[in-house]
Amino acid sequence: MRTAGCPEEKILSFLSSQKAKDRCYRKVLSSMCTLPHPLAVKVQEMFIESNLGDPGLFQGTAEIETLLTEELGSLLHLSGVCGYATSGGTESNIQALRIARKAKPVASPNVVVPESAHFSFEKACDLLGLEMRTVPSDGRYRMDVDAAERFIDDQTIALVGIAGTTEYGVVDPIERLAELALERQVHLHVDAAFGGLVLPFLEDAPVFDFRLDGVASISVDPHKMGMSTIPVGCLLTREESMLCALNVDTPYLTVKKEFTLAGTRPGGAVVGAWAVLQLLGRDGFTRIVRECMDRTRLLIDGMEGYGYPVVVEPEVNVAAFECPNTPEGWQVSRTRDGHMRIVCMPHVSTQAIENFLHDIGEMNV
Ligand code: 0PR
Repeated sequence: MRTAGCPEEKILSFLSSQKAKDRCYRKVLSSMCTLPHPLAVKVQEMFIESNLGDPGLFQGTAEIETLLTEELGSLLHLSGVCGYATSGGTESNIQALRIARKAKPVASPNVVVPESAHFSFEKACDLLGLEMRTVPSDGRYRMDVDAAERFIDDQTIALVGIAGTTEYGVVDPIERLAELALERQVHLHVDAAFGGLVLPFLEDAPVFDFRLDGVASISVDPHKMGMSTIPVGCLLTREESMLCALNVDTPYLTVKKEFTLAGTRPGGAVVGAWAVLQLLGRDGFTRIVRECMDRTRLLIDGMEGYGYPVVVEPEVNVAAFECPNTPEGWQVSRTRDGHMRIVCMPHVSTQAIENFLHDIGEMNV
């Protein structure tokens, strides 16, 4: 550490040059995060010092965390939902599997997950000492439920389904998984980290939420399609007892127990997430999601026009293509199978899609 402090201007000037190295979102087609809504930024600043890790000190913030989980719970059709704001999908998925493991203390616990699962499940299984049983896809990049059934045994503590897969933007057959979960008495966790704030605003979207009795818990992330600042995820559970099973004593805090994974937690981002939901309402979200879906369609039609077919018709605003090359200057990502993957987040404008398609066309000549 330096002995004498450095002048602020010097620090800020260094930081500006560092910031200049960061990609601005304009040509980023690979991210599930986006530019935060201006209200989220404003509110984060307003609540910047708020720590949800000691909720008795920040009662107003803590009440808003409850409002946020209730709002997301009602969007996903469960009144009296129990949940909390996590640091994102990874933490929510870890906590969901912790809950499942507590509920079923077997000698060699395993979890049945789809091949398409986000890598956070690998982390969760490693941390929790769980065997991860990976179920192959059905050829349409969705979980093969018949295969899943064969993977479940008396040591299975949880079954996982994805509503809006990271790589191909499809939804696993959650209805059938929910029936299976009830039949085999296992915890069904639905990872809707991405799709949870997309599917509720689409007509004819598959049912993936608490309307299905077998769904025990859901991950849904405001810091993806909720346009909050980072980090805000949410873990929602059907029963209060599920989260309470994770309680540890916190004798010197203002509350005597906590079930969260993190201790100190940012309040500002959480309040910002709630504020954006209020500002936009169902109408605002429906409009934004519609735009993202329309741009996904524009992209798919354009790519197909150039001879690059979409790998599978997506159900959310993520599309993957059989396209081995990437036009210069654009940030796309590649799936595990090597397909070009594009996420049409709110920052990806129609103009950006048109420019990208133009560059794809140039690549062909
Ligand atoms: N579940 C699903 C379905 C996800 O897509 C993701 C993240 C997670 C869980 C984990 O969420 P957290 O990253 O909030 O813990 N999906 C993106 C991915 O890994 C996240 C991302 C965001 C990646 C922005 C890149 C990026 O620029 O692909």
